[in-house]
Amino acid sequence: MVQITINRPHKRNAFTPRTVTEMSKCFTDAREDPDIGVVILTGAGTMAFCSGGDQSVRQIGGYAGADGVPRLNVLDLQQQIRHLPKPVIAMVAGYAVGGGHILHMMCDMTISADNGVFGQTGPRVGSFDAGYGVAQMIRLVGQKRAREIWFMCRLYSAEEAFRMGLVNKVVPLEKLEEETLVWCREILRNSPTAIRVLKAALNATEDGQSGLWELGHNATLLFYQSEEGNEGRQAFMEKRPPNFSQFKRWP
Ligand code: 2NE
Repeated sequence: MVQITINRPHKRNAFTPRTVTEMSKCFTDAREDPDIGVVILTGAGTMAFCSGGDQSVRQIGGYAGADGVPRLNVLDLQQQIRHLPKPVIAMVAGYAVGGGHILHMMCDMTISADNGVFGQTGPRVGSFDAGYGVAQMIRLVGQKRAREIWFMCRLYSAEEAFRMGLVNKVVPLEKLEEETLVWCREILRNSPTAIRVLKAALNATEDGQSGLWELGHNATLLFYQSEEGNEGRQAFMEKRPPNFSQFKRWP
């Protein structure tokens, strides 16, 4: 397993375009590394998981980094987490608000400390996420609650978030890391391929064509590992007709 930590505690771990780019690179590394089976996403310190986009670098059109180009690259990061073929667990202490709340919702599971605070703040600062920020929330808490959370910008305790289905487990702050590691190790005991295909399948029920794309990727990956799949390639390379008659048609 690996832990990716948003390290801007002086800003309650608000993200800039650079933060997001660095996080994306970490997720790519975690995907490529065959020894990593689970990713933990968290924030530095105990005050915040993430407080969303850094409002001090927000400009017309998005959040700007050193190149001065306004970006909304956190939206791409959300998709990367969604389609990462390994479980991502949000380990939340303190505030998970605004775009930070959406990041935790994109994770496969969320373990929260008892000091966790959850909610959307966008409409207060002239912002919203009408993509996964709405779609994923509706799936988790239902239409009425989603409207309450977005329209009123209230903040909710970890216990309230648990009752709403936003959080898998609430533990005392001092037990947060220990409990998260227990969950990771339980996942890691199971078949990596089963976990991978299940994540794709759980996504596919909600993701339309991009869900089919993810499931299809897994089907091809498995087929390429089979003798039947390899027979086609082998025959082509040996300039002979493929002999698919040797393979069963399963009921
Ligand atoms: C997170 C919260 C509730 C924490 O409150 P508190 O009282 O514990 O801390 P405080 O004093 O507000 O914050 C500590 C320092 O962090 C900075 C503050 O400005 C403060 O700086 P100093 O005064 O010490 O210099 N800080 C905190 N959050 C920040 C942020 N997001 N950007 C820049 N600086 C931040 C409270 O701080 C809060 O409500 N923060 C704002 C939450 C927010 O509105 N986030 C943006 C939502 S929009 C979004 O994320 C988004 C989107 O909707 C769509 C696309 C992309 C992004």
